[in-house]
Amino acid sequence: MQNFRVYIILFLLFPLMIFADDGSKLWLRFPNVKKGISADKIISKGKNPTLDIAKNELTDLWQGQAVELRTETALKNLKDGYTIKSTSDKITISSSKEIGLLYGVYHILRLQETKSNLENLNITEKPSYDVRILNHWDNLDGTIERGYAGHSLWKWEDLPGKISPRYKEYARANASIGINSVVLNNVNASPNMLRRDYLEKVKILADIFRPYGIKVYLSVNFSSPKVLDGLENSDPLNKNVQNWWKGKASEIYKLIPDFGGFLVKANSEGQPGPQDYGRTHADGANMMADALKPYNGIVMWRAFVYSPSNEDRAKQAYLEFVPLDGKFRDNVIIQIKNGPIDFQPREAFNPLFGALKKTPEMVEFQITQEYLGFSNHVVFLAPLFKENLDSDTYSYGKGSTIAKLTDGTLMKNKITAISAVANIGEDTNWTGHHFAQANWYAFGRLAWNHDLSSEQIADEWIKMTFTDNQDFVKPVTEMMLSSRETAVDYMMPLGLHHIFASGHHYGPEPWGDYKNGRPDWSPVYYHKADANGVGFDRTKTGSNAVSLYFPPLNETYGNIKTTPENLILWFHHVPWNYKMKDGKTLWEELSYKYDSGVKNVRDYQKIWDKLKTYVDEDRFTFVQSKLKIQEKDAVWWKDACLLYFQTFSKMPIPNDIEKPVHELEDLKKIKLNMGHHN
Ligand code: BDP
Repeated sequence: MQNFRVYIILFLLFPLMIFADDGSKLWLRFPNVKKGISADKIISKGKNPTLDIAKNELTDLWQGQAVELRTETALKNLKDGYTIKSTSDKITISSSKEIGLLYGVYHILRLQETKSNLENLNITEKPSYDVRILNHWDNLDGTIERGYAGHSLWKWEDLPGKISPRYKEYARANASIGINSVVLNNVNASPNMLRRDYLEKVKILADIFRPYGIKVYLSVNFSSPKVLDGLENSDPLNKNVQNWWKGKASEIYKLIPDFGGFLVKANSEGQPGPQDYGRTHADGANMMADALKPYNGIVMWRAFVYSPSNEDRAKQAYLEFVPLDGKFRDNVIIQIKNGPIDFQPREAFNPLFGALKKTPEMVEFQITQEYLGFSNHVVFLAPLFKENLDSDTYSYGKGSTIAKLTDGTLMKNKITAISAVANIGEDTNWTGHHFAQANWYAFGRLAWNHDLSSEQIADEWIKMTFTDNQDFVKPVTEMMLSSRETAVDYMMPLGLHHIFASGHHYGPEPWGDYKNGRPDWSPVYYHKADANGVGFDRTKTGSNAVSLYFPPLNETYGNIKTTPENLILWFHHVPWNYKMKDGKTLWEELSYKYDSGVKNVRDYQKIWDKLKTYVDEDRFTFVQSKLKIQEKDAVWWKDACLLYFQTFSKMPIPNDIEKPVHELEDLKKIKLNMGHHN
């Protein structure tokens, strides 16, 4: 009888139980879908692998009325875009390209999964950028530079013979958010990437990705001609070298007719480049551009250069590239990190944006959380991406945002592109943290439409990845939207930057002062704390990096009173007792910021704990334990930074904030074994 009762209870509860979810399906879960519409409810002409995928997605997943997929040449100006129109019995998706139809199918599936209104649809979509590209920093040995989700997805050893099912899943996930290009390998590129046997492996990946509208690109090592084929040098003005690249391009395009092009890190952090031969970045980029031109390939040449000089690192990309403006071929685009230092929790935007008037520019973001707690911290990056894209550079007067400079609105670029360093690895959940999937998603969505708000992106992602129950969606949206600012607060508030432990960049090391390395690899170089105050003087009295910004920003940032407080220590050396806008001293403000970062993470823990009933057990406990790590790390950051800066300020930590629980000397002894070069 007892047992029987238990069975009855279990039977009644059964529909409410949520099954384990390992995160492998990303935002493409479709938990309530068993089968889609029947094939005879799909109207379409012609046969094509991309169209086949679109139809299969509908027969597998679409729960609504009949769907017509129409290719319409008249819609060419929408590029990869599409229109969606609905009547009560039919939805019509039209595009000039098959890939546009597939994107349209993912659009209606998203509407279905987010329970959006499907009546009277009249939608027109056109992507903000032509090239929406993920940069993988994957090495040929399977490791990933700055990767926190396990080893590389690409099984070079197994290719071309053995094919992982995840290649297709990866391509599908990207297509579902509009990503259409990928760089397969690390910018610190091995010359071997261009070896024949590797190119044959690359071809297989390109073949798998093609029906999903994805083009393959490669990072190339500038010394490849010399290293791979024993040429006397790799000088871009040497005819033999130029011919080598032409031959290589022709070899690649025979295997991969729609190959995208090259990404190049040259003369940066020890990588070879044209300057090794007294040539310029333009000489190097143009040589490759000429080789790729006959096949419509492009060169994405990175501006992430800083030499071991006394010049402020924040000025170096600008100083290097501005004199070269106008000297690049039209199939070269300069890829610029959002900030002038290196993917910090918050940076001022890179002043190179808008400074090149004759050369197309593209943004490089970092999705992988090198400087944001790896795959341990919840940090939703849409607000960071938006903050950068919406920054007004004033280069063509008011309203010259980075978005408009790079998307072809202000400069009639032949190619428009946007990129980000991927956070994807072979972990079952792809990104090492369920919430890190949201950053992959957010990049794709913004690359498609940079006008989307962070709220909307979070809302869609949560509904598709977890549940559309408002009791879950609301608090989780709030957590996600505030999470980037929270991380800034517990790590580097008020414009502090690069005070990470050297090498791995995980924890705090504001005391780091590596006398035998380059000065700009030491945290003390960036915060410059002393008895008077803290912060990097980039005004006229200091490095004068402010002068690189267009008016009125040079004045705004040059004046401590008009500099936004969230960047005050980026641009100024500020006295400890400086009065902030809220009346607190700088020291107090800093203390409260660190404290509020910690408090917010604790709030996230409380929020998450209350949501147990809406999430499967696996993901619930996974996120719960990651939040514990994040909380411990936040306290570690706060204690390390406040105790260390206090040795200069000599001021008390305000009474109403939690006292440090660590000793500074103990924190200084922490050496994580995570190894990395800088
Ligand atoms: C930094 C990373 C380093 C990269 C470099 C780059 O620490 O591993 O190689 O950027 O972007 O963020 O080239």
